[in-house]
Amino acid sequence: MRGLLALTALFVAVLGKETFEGHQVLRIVAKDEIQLSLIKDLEDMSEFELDFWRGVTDVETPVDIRVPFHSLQSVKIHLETQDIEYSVMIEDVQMMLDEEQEEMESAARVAEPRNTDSFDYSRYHTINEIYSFQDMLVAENPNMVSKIVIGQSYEGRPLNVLKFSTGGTNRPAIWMDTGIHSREWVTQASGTWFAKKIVTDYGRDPALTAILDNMDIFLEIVTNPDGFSYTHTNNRMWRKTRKPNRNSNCVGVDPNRNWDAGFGGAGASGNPCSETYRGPSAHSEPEVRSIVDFVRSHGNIKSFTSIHAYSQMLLYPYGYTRTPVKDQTELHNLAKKAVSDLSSLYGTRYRYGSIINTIYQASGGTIDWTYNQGIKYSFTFELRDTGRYGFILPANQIVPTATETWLAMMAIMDHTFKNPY
Ligand code: BHK
Ligand code: ZN
Repeated sequence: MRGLLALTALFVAVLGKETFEGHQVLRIVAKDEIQLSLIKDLEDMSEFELDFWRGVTDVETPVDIRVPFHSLQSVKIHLETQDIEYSVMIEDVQMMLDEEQEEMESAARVAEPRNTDSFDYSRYHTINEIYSFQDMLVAENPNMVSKIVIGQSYEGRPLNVLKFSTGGTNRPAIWMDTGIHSREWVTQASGTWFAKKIVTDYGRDPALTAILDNMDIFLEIVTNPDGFSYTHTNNRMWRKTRKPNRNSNCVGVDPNRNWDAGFGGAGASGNPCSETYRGPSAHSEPEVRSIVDFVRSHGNIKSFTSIHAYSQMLLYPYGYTRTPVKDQTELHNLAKKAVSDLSSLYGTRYRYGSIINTIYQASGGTIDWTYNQGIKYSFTFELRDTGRYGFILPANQIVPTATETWLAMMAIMDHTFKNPY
């Protein structure tokens, strides 16, 4: 680990952080199915080095693509030639990243927090800051919070899970994870806020208190630590894990295509250079395998929520098949209630439905696997926003995002508690 850190530091010193100067995020809207398939074709034009921030759904839903400076002209001409309309969502990605970085550094100049009350929830934090937050929370709440290490990442970082429990043995449990895609920074930030919210509300909020008197909550905040560290040191836009791939110079697997649920099917890639690379085999990534082993050995998890960003959606299985889950009606009604509670705070609008009907077909996804393991209340969130800032959501939206999302989480947890199975 030491040597690796030194090597990474050397790499950054010599090669520098990836910059996104002149990169733009284009928003593309298809007029019809023909245009939609032309936009889909862009996914395979590797010479453009496009980064699909928001993939192809349907004619009503915009597609957001980060276009590197070197291919901007060609891509714009390509679109104009085919009469496909687009607008510039982000004029210069690097300018937004510079602002984000400046805000982070101005926060870091004030003293390190000594406890979780003085922790700044309205800023983005590094992996070490989040790790030390977790340790402070455990130290402050020894009777409720403990830290479980469920495994190690490829680069040897601990896979920490916070356990919130008021007693009992192997109580029915609720799982939440954030940051499985490392660049979705508002999710790890929200996870940190959730952790503090749980210890604050226990004994105060009757609903949360009843839940925690009967169930345990497990929260993995930094679910893809190697990727998260890499977003801070080398490339803010890193999504995948950081394990090298055999016979390829491209690194990493999409940890949301690596699960054993329709693994290898449509809606994932077999190309190691793709952002949706499924990996060499199901559960090949230690970050995924560790959750699989934990879920299996626990055996009493009743709700599993995996949190992503962005596009403001609450989704339930399936993503790999059009066959509806047998609990479709119940999950749909619960999603509706959760989204309505979420909206009640600031009016933030969420779409909801099954993955395949609401975003696109995706195989090997987290919650398809958990649902098939018998965890009925399996959900995925896509947090704020709808694309104005995308993955570079300003830090002043962290607390509002976490606060509204918590209302939806409470709806899911409350329903799970009241509907034992
Ligand atoms: C969510 C859950 C299951 C399958 C796909 C998705 C959408 C998600 C993805 O993996 O393609 C989009 C994304 O990362 C942004 O959070
Ligand atoms: Zn994601």
